[in-house]
Amino acid sequence: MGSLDEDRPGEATPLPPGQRAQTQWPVLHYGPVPRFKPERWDLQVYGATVDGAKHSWDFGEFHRLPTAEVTAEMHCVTKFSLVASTWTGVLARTILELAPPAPEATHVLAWAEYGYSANLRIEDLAAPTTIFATGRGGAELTPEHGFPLRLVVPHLYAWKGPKWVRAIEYLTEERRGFWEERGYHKIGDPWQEQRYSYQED
Ligand SMILES: Nc1nc2c(c(=O)[nH]1)N[C@H]1C(S)=C(S)[C@@H](COP(=O)(O)O)O[C@H]1N2
Ligand SMILES: [Mo]
Repeated sequence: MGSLDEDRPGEATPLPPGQRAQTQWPVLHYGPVPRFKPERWDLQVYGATVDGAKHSWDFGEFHRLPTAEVTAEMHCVTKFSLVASTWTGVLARTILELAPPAPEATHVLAWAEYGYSANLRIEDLAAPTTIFATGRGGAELTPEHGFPLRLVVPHLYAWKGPKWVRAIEYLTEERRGFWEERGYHKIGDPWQEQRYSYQED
């Protein structure tokens, strides 16, 4: 099994154990799709920042940040993997550089509209393919897929990437996010099939 890799036609991209490839993009989330209010929107970084201050970018400011592109699969814990996604947006690394965490920060909560959250290790946010995405496949995200902004963490299960992301909270102690509090794994590495919290050491 595997998917066709756009850059290497004919070569199969291996998928994590238990996943099957899917080319259609389903809409999957808990709760309603939030309505975008441009004048009230910002992306915030707070908690254990190095300077102790809260940082934020309004919609215009965010769209002036340097952009990048990441091509990756998206692995849902319900066992489908969306193949060959090219995400455009701002690398999470860029945000980490502009609003650095304090040395004692070890984890983050990524917060979305309506209180959805996911916990990550700082190194997951700093990974070279973690991206605050505004588009996929050359098109702007639709509201149901996370417009205006979603976090994509390709090396972890997809619940780790909140659609409608609004904030990063730096933590000096790990705290569990929405699904992590409901029985899902605190790390969520699909290559190790870290699906459920009972698998944690
Ligand atoms: N805010 C928010 N983001 C979320 C979710 C959610 O319930 N709320 N679900 C996650 C899960 S489990 C998956 S598989 C992907 C699905 O993204 P899609 O609807 O664009 O396919 O969004 C993730 N991001
Ligand atoms: Mo998912």
